[in-house]
Amino acid sequence: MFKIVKKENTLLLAVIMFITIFSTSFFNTSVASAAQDTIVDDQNASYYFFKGGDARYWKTGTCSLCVNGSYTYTGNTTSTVGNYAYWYYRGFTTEVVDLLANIPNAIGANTTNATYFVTGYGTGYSVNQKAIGGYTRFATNRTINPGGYVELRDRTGEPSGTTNIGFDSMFFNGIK
Ligand SMILES: [Ca+2]
Ligand SMILES: [Ca+2]
Repeated sequence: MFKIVKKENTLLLAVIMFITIFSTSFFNTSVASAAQDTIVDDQNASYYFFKGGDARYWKTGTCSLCVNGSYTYTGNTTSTVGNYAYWYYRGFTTEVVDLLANIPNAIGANTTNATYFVTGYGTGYSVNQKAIGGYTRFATNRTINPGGYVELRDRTGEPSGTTNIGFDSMFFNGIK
């Protein structure tokens, strides 16, 4: 009788350990926890990187500094937004972060006025993509909520059709 009980306990313990290990690894890979750094690339599924506007004007290029080897770009407009894209924050908690955009070292990222907006309208952050290759920190100490995003539009103020706006990865850098 004692032996049977012991076997059952061992089996129960094994099952509990399996569930614990499985659930821990499952949640670790699927949830961006508090203050965890999160990178969203243009090659991520549309759930995290969303492209809007006329699909004909979206192009793909390659560059040595690009995350996953490639990036997305579109031609600029002077005053009317034609194309735009969102990088969605993947965390489930409100965080204060620094925001860094990876700027492709390529012809598709040569506008001098790429303006990044954080979750809706407000003051944008202008980045000279022509002068930069690699990650650039364009905003610090920004509060970002679950469902929040960074948006970049093709309206640059430059003469229409003279420059390109590059879209690669967005780094939500936890700074707690
Ligand atoms: Ca990329
Ligand atoms: Ca465009």
